[in-house]
Amino acid sequence: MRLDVVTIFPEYLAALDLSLIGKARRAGLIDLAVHDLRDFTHDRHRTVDDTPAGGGAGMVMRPEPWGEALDHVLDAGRAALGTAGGPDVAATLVVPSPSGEPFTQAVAHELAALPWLAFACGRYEGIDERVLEDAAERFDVRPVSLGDYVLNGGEVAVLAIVEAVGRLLPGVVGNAESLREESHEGGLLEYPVYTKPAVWRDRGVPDVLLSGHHAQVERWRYEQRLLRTARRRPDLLGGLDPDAVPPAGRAVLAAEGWDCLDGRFQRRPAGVAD
Ligand code: JD8
Repeated sequence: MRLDVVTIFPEYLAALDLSLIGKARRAGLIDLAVHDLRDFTHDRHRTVDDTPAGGGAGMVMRPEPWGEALDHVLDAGRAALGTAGGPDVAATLVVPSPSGEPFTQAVAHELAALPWLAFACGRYEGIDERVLEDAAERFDVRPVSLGDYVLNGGEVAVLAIVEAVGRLLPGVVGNAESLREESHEGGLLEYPVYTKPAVWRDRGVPDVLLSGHHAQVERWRYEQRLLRTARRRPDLLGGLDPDAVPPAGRAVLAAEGWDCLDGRFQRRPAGVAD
């Protein structure tokens, strides 16, 4: 997969030299290029911002450097993709923004299926809107948000998105099996994990995990995922397919106040006995 990132803080992306993504880059599974937006300015002060049209606090990122930078990314990406990058390979431009569509595991899978992702890291109050309108003529532009809180720029979001997408690429995570049981895969949170010693600070490991009974271990882990999801992310239960939940699992959810009504799990109204 080819990745191009445009930012005024290239050093922010140094974290992508580390760990699994760093290893995947050295193995040639990910081809990441980071571009400094200031390299596309022409004034002595390498100016990337200006005052907001209509007034107001803060500064807005100027369109000219962005236009030139994204033109360069298209050329660089196509050159890197070589023949595969023929005229019809569209690059997706991911634009982190608090007003973007929520970034989820489903979006991560969508992006992981693409050959080429470009990222536009905004700062200040944001990027002049015309940049995205212009980019839409040659990119599939995807404004995405990491979550309902405010960051100072897009770089942190790009770190998270590149990691979430990169680890889904074939060969990046050693044992792909482990991807299957993770939170947000299959709509449930992951189960609690333990390792040695069997007792730590007078705290033990659940007996079933030391029993060697693999079927019982699997059942316990599944029920823990249901329990944790009901307690921490009840909003996810509405999306769970009841037919995929065996009776023992339904009993766990019923004990937490969730019944299957009209084909989906719903919280039992207060005062109604289970
Ligand atoms: C990109 C500039 C800062 C945002 C004025 C603070 C994502 N989940 C998220 N929260 N915040 C961002 C994000 C914030 C950004 C930029 C992403 C570019 N800022 C701005 C508007 C209010 N300042 C984000 N993904």
